[in-house]
Amino acid sequence: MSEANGSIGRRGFHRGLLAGGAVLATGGLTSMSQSSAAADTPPKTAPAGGEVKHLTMYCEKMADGMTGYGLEKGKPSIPGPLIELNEGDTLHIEFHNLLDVDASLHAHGVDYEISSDGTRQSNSHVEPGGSRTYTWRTHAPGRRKDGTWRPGSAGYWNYHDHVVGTDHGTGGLRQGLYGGLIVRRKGDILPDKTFQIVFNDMTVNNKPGHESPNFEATVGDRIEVLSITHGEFYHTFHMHGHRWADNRTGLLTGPDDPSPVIDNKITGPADSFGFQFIAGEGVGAGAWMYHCHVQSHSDMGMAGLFLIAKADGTIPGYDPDAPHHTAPKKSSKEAAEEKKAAEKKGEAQSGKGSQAESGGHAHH
Ligand SMILES: [Cu+2]
Repeated sequence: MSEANGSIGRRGFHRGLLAGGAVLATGGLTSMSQSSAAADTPPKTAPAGGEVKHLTMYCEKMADGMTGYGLEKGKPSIPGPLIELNEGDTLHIEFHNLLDVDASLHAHGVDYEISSDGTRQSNSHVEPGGSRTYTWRTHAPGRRKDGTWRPGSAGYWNYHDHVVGTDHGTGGLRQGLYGGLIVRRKGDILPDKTFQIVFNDMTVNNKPGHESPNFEATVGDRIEVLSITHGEFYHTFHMHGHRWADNRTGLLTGPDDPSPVIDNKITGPADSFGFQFIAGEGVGAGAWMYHCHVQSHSDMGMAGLFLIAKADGTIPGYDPDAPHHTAPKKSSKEAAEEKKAAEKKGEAQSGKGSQAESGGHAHH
């Protein structure tokens, strides 16, 4: 997923910065997670923040009528690029609106002045063909002068358009103008791979029902999920075979950490949360499902797979050519018509073909 997201991970930032001050579109995190986490090596942790980072973002139409954010012209994605910061970092985003309507960038969780709010009411949106620099700042937690505690910026957040369609960006959100934002605290455990999973209305990452993205990993990988919800409905995020802690990091800090351990979480519009798990820990490789657990929603196709492979690349029980989602029951007439249509198009019925590829693993 990270590749299709155009995720700019830690290395993405480095590469970009080394390459001349601006973060380049990396085309993904291919290099980021070659190795499965060896169980006996301690994971890497987030450094202290304090850097000033620069990023160029575009928003533009996509072929299928959707709209996406991207780090490069002509390469929008849904979700948009994953943005990662460390508490104390400042990010300047040079935002270019390639749409024929006003658009913007509005962030949750970070510090910004009203001129970076991304709303029409503050005149911080961008006209068609225009550009604007949005500045997001972050801070570590600390005590205020009055003795009260000020929380830090660390968290699993999100950004989105706030002006396309309506003054709340309802049209932009529907068409895919959203992405994930992770702010880490010094010492936070870093994952091997991060996947963005956005429940947007009745879609996952704006893929229609029964075409939800799949995500690939190898047993032992430290996987991070950033779950975001947008749209009109509440959902529940559920994962098969794996659990996480219901707290800021999604991880327990030790035996006395009182955070509940869960495998299902209710989530509503604009909510975002994240967690980490070790792929296949205690359960092994497999096509492990994630889905919205609102029953009618899962039946309508809000379900996908974590394709967790053994070290040799095999996934027990998984047949990539078999439909892996529970298709809704169809009348025989509907089914016959569909079959006809599929034959006409010269392709097999839905579910065949490469679900895994549609899962956002663009193999470059
Ligand atoms: Cu749902």
